[in-house]
Amino acid sequence: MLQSQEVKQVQPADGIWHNARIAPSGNPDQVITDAAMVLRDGLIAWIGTEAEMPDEFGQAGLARHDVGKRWITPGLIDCHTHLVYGGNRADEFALRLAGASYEEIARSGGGIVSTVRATRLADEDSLFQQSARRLEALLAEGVTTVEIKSGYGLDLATERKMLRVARRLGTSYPVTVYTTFLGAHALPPEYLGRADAYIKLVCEEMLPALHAEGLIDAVDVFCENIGFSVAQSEQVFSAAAKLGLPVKMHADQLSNMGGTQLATRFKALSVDHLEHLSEADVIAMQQSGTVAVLLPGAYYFIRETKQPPLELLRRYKIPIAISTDSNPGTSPSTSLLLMLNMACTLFRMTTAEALTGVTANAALALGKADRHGLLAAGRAADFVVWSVESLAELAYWSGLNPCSTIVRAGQFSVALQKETA
Ligand code: DI6
Ligand code: FE
Repeated sequence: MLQSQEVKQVQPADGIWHNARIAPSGNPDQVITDAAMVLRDGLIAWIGTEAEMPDEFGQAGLARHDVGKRWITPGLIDCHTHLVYGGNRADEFALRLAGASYEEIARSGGGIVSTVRATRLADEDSLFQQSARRLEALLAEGVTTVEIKSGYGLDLATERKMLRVARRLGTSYPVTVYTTFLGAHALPPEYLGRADAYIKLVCEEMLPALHAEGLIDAVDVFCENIGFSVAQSEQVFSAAAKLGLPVKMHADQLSNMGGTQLATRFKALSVDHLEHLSEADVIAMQQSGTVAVLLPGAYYFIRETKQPPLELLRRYKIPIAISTDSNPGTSPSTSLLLMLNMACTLFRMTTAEALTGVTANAALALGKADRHGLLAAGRAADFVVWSVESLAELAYWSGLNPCSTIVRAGQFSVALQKETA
């Protein structure tokens, strides 16, 4: 397993990576065959065909890494996760298998609120340990960038604890973590019947305090009939805008409440889920440059039958990202590769669309396309070497992990020992 950097030796991957096939943006339709990539001081110094590599690199006595014609892509990006939480909801899974719906369980005091109880009870170290094993599973499949949301605390102290754990995961493991404040995820039990008062707390106390502590990279809202209304979402987005924070939204998953329309007015980085998205919503997304994040793991796990409107997204050329939505209630998954498979089998995406969805378009969904999702000179060296004949295999297999080498920030992040139990 990938080991925490707190105890891992640093192994620089500098040198000439050659005899490779490279998809610089993750898109298998845009590749360099007979490729070479030069890494120096943790950065990509040069990338192109081996024949065109400038002599200065060949003569510099650099280490040579023969890739044996295998494929290289950018490190994968999981752009929507709820990786940090206490406990799990296997008991609720049993109830759902016996016929209860996700919404019924949520309305009867289970669902998100039961994870809130477990998360409030866990101390910071326990929360770190519980979350670290999920992160390790993601990283083992080539993820080098991950977004992690809060939203199982729903009070200032526990939201802070979650975001601190997320930040600590990013300094303890070979991964870049972006944090998203999702205070408006569910109504905490102590605010029952007082949703507007809770939203006021989110906007006026939690958000400014956690932002001042440097714990927030973006702000999200669960805009849904079992979450928050469009008017309440607007208050949260206005508070985020005042602080200069970008926004995104859980929108149109179980119903169309007009969430995407609102999100586009705030130039949201992404809207996520989208099973109930309309054509007017897609047009609004095109105008605001908002990315569509599709979450096939949640679609699968809650046995949804309404498909996100892929044809409309294609017609209006909306960038599509794919993510695990890793969470205890609707997508207890820690495999981004499996999500590629599901995006193709369940949503009928092409393998090229799916792969672009966890590289270039996932970077766009985070507002970080300048830093991630592309292998180019001057960029940080975050990449994966895959033991596959074709990149379509990344979406084809389920259960096989063809990841052979991972380099993150110019260093090998190899399978050593596990730090956590
Ligand atoms: N993402 C979420 O935040 C909610 N659904 C989803 O896809 C619910 C998460 C949960 O039930 O814990
Ligand atoms: Fe989610």
